[in-house]
Amino acid sequence: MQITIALTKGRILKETLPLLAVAGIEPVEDISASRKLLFDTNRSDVRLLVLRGSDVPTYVQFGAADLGVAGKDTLLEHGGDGLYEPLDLGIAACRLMTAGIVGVTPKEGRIRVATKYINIARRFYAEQGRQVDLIKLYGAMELAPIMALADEIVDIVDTGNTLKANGLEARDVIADVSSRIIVNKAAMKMKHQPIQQIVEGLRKAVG
Ligand code: PRT
Ligand code: MG
Repeated sequence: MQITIALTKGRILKETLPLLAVAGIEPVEDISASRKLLFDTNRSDVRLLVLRGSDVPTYVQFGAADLGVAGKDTLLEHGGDGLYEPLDLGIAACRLMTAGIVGVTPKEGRIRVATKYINIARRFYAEQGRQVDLIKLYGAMELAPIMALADEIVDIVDTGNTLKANGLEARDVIADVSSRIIVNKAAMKMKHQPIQQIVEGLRKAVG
């Protein structure tokens, strides 16, 4: 039975490969040095897929990949339909936060919020009972308040250096984020043994 695992280039890949190696799965070539998107491993029944982060839950939801590694931020934004989330790998840790210009008190009433996390932002501000107009961006969220595109942003914060460098301050924590193993619900039944074996191998690797 063929098992396909979806990963993303960047920090998740860097932190996941050592865990996969401990679990006995190693790509046969250097993923970060290649332009390929599909990789064989030392195990003939396991292959790795390298996707855009926000596409990992979608591939796993529809069974195009059996397993995936995705940040909790992308899972919250996706909604988690068709997915199990059996394991927190504890890697690529950060927080989802609101942020705005240093020293500027958020104004009363309707505000504009720029983010790539539209669904998360909609839920968060609704729970707070705050009226917002959401503006979808694909990157460089930090620019939006400075350029008066938005009053606040919703973005990932790790050290806080990016906010600081752009004259912004973190305000509310929306969620603590780390990368999770996700599994397609149908695959979990149909390919239970090999999937369970990989998940348990990773659980031991995480320690
Ligand atoms: O394509 P896209 O950029 O959307 O994602 P990607 O596939 O390039 O993945 P990558 O590697 O950028 O990030 C993947 C995942 O890593 C995210 O979904 C988070 O779950 C997690 N993660 C952990 C982070 C960070 N830390 C992080 N610091 N993702 C992004 N950042 C960025 C953030 O967007 C901001 O610009 O780093 C900046 C903030 O860092 P500090 O240290 O300056 O606060
Ligand atoms: Mg990125």
